Amino acid sequence: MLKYKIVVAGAKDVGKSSLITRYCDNSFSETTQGTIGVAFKRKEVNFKENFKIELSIWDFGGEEKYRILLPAYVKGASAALLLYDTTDKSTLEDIRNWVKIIDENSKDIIKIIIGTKIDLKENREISKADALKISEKFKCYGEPVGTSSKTGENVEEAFLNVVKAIIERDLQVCKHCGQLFSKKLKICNFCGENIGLDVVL
Ligand SMILES: Nc1nc2c(ncn2[C@@H]2O[C@H](COP(=O)(O)OP(=O)(O)O)[C@@H](O)[C@H]2O)c(=O)[nH]1
Ligand SMILES: [Mg+2]
Repeated sequence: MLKYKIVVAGAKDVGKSSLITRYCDNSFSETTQGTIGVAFKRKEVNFKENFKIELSIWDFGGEEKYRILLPAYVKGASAALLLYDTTDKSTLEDIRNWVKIIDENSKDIIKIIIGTKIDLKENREISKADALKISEKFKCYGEPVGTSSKTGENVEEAFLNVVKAIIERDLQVCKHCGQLFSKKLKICNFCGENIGLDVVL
């Protein structure tokens, strides 16, 4: 099975741990404990029939004293999820700092912006248009998706976007047997044929 590392970044309390917990364990808590250092969870994703990939999703504590861990945290990651809290304007501005850290430590990482806490509609401070502007400015993949880890709204969709971005970038489809295989390989590792086509999702 192909395995990919995903890192989750964003200001303290934007909802990083909650998003990962909703996606991996399908649960939510109003009272979370601050993440200490770095933690990660795994999730198997089924994509089309009989195609599976494994994501290891890394959660960063975000406190200043853990900054020394950042290069190791970002190293080897295929994608970075940049989270902002839709009820707190300052968290969208903070994304620029995370982009800097990520770009300094990784050359060709896929960056995706995700909004959190969309269930708190009455407290909303950031419009879709504002988030889209930041996403384009920092050359992030696709359009930012708004999520709620409390209700689960759009959580699967947000991660599906991540999976699609990775597949489009790293995999090709075999013209002979239809399986997806790495763009780094010259022949398909399922049937041994050598015609790979770009994946259209
Ligand atoms: N209403 C609501 N609260 C959320 C949501 N996501 C996270 N929270 C709350 O926001 C606080 C911080 O969440 P946490 O995941 O610990 O943030 P982190 O510091 O980025 O890991 C906790 O009290 C969560 O219960 C959400 O989608 N909706
Ligand atoms: Mg946390």
